[in-house]
Amino acid sequence: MGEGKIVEVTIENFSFNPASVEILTGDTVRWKNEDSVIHTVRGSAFGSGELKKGDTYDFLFTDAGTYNYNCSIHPSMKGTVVVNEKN
Ligand SMILES: [Cu+2]
Repeated sequence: MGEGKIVEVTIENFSFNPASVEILTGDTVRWKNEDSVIHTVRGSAFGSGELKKGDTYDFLFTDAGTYNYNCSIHPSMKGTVVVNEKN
């Protein structure tokens, strides 16, 4: 089983960009905060601490499914990770 890839999601202007990513099991999503205010990544199966500007948070997805998440400080900031089974 090889290394998964890393997919980047930028946090900027109070939004996750791209708001939806589609990956395979074994891939990692790396969120990076480019805003000068603190944000978080909060999902049911994963979650970051407080991310200052320039901070990153990585999560490796091992289970297929659709994962909705938001920022715990600004709950209207929403994103989705769709994880498909790697064949
Ligand atoms: Cu936020």
